[in-house]
Amino acid sequence: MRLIFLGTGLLISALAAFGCSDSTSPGGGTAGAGGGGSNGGAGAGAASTFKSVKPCDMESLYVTGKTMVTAPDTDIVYTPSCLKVAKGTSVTIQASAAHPLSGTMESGASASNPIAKNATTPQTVAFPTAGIYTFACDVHGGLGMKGAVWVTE
Ligand SMILES: [Cu+2]
Repeated sequence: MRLIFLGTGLLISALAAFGCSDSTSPGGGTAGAGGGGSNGGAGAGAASTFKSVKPCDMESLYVTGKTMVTAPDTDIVYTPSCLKVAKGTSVTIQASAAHPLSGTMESGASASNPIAKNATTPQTVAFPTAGIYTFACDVHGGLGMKGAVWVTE
């Protein structure tokens, strides 16, 4: 019984309250630390031409405001797999022995992909030039473990 922990003064009122149906549980709980929301950058709405590039073939698939593309080793998906960042942003992409990473050249993707080939450690890649850069897991790319970074001006 939690009453044990209450002071004697409170005990009386607590006992009084105890008579009533104990439906009033203190709601709320942890005041969820508002998740950072829109961390600046990106915005600018500049004319950053979108191209349909697999697997991120719709503009709405891209997530902005984040700088990491990761996947736990137990997964075969990059989360997020479609990332939109401003030029100059560095993005860390998961890679491991289980998920070797390679920059790829999907149809429509930009040339000069700065993402390494056959990397087995997480890659932090700077994107100095606007464009859409694609990548895939060497092992699971055929199963859809692919992604793209859309770098805007
Ligand atoms: Cu993989």
